[in-house]
Amino acid sequence: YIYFISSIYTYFSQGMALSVFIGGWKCHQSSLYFISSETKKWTESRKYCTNKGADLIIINNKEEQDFVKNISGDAKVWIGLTDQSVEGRWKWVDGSNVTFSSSEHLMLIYCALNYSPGWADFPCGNKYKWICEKSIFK
Ligand SMILES: [Ca+2]
Repeated sequence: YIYFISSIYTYFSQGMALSVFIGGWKCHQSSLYFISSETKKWTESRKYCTNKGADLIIINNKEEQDFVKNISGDAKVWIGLTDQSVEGRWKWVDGSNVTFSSSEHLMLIYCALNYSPGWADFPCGNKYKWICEKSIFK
């Protein structure tokens, strides 16, 4: 544990890397991220995250979007965006509204009630990898 802290401190103090992996979680800016290696349905993915005190990732800005593309590569990943409560009305899992256009989410997938080809939403029952996010301040 002490080794972890000291190696993180070294990274930050040298200004060499803004992010490091800690036990499968990647620290980046003010959040910790976990990208799964297995695949689950959207609801199960979310449950995995909430069990760890996190939630599915909420993409707040372009920088975070680029970071996510970077760590997910070509894999389809579930994010914390869904229209499950009101179909067609997209909400992040914290209840906030979406400020991104769909085209900016091309690599990422949403949980949608109805699958409509051409739009980047996928049936919630399909199994994909997922990304959890947890604030380091919580
Ligand atoms: Ca975020």
